[in-house]
Amino acid sequence: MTEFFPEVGVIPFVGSTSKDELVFRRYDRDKVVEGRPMHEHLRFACAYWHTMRNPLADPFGVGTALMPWDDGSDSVENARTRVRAFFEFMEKCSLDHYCFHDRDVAPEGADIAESERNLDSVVEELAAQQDRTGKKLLWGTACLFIHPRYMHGAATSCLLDVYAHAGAQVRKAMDVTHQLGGSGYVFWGGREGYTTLLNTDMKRELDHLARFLHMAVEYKHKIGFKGDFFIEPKPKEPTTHQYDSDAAACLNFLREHDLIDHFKLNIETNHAELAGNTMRHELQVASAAGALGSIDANMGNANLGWDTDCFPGNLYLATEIMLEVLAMGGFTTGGLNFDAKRRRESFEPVDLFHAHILGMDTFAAGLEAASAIREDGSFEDFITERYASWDSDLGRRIEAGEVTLDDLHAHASDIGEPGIPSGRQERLEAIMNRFIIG
Ligand code: XUL
Ligand code: CO
Repeated sequence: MTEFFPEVGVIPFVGSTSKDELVFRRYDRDKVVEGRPMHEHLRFACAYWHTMRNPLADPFGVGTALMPWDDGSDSVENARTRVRAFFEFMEKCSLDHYCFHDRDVAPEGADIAESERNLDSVVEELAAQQDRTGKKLLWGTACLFIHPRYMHGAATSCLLDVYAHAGAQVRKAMDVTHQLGGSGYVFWGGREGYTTLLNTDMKRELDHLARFLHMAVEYKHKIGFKGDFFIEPKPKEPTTHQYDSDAAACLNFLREHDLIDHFKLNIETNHAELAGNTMRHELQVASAAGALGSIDANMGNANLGWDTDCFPGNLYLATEIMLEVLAMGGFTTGGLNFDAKRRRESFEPVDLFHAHILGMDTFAAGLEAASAIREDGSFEDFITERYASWDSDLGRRIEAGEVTLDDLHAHASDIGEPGIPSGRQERLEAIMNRFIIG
C-alpha cells in the first residue's frame, strides 16, 4: 500500500515532560476525565477542505502547499487518491472524525448527473476507508459558495434557477452524508447575505432561506437521516453581511420561521470573533437555547480583521470552550472540528502534523484545566453567591412570574438603598490564571 506521509509515523502520547516533537504531550486519548476518556469528550474532527484542498494561497500570492500525493488534476481518480492520503493522515494523528463539503472530495461535473456520479465514486472510497480504519464522519455539507452561479447567493439567490441548483446539491450532499453514517449535517450560509442593500430584497431572501431549510427538514425525514442539522453562524466574509450573523441572530431566525426544533448551531471561534463576540458568549447563547451542537475549533489573529482560521493554540480559549462543553454534559452528535489552516509559510506536509498536534494538545490541556476548575468550584461558588438574593422568597416569586411592579415598588420603598458588592473581576481572572499557568 502506498504511504503518503512516509516521513511521519503514528503520533505517540509521551507526556508533558518530553521535549520531543511530533508527539502528543497532553492528548492521552484514553485518559479518563470526569468519567469519560479524552477522545469521547473532544471528538476531534479533521476538515477535508483545509487538510487536502487548501493550497495556502492568499489574495496576494499563489498557493504554496506541497501535496506530493496530488497530481493537480480534477480527475475522479486523483480525488480517490486524496481520500487514501487523508485517512492515512487521520490514522497517524489519531483523529477519529472528519468533515467535508461535497466539492472538496469530488469534482463538479458538466451537469448534475455527472457531479453526482463523481461524488458517488469518491463516496465509495470514503466508505471503504471508513470501514478499514473505523474513522467516522462528523458532518457533511454542500459547498454553495465557490461556483460562480452562487455569486448572488444560493438559498437566497435572486434567481430561482440557482435556488433549484442549490436544492439539488443539498439533497445529494444529505444523501451521501446519510450513506456514510454522518452524525450531523451543516448549513453554512457563505453567500446567504448581501453585498449591497441597493439590489437586495432582504425580507424575500430570508423567507426563501426559511423555505429552503424546511425542505431540507422534510427531505431529512424522507430519507430517514437521524443526525443533527447544524447552522454555522458567521457575520461577514465573503458577503458584507451574512444573515446567520451570530448565534442570537440564527436562533431568532429559526424561531421566527418555526425551525427551532430542527436545528442546533455549529459555533466557530473565528466567526464569533468576527461578529465582535467572544467564543464563550456565542457558546452560552447557543447552550441557553439548548442548541449548542458542535464547534469549529480554530481562532483568529487579533492583528488581522478577517477569517484567518488559525489552528487553536490558545489555552485560555480552549479552557473556556471546554468549560461550556462540560457544562452542557458533553457533545452528543457534535465535536471539535479543526476548521483551521496552516499559515502560508507552513507549506510542507509535516506542518499538517504540527498544526493538528498543536490543536489537539491545546484542547486536551483545556479539557483538564476546565475539569479542574469545575472540581475546585470557585467560580461556581462565586456566581451562586452573587445571585443569592434571588433565592429569597421574593426572588423565587419574581422568577415564577408572580410579582407585579406594585409589589416591587412596595419592596423597594421598604428596604432603602441596597448594599452593592464588588464584581471582583481581577480576582477572578487571577483564579483563572491559577488553572492555566499554575
Ligand atoms: C467558512 C467556514 C466553512 C464551514 C463549512 O468560514 O467556516 O468552512 O465550516 O462550510
Ligand atoms: Co467553519
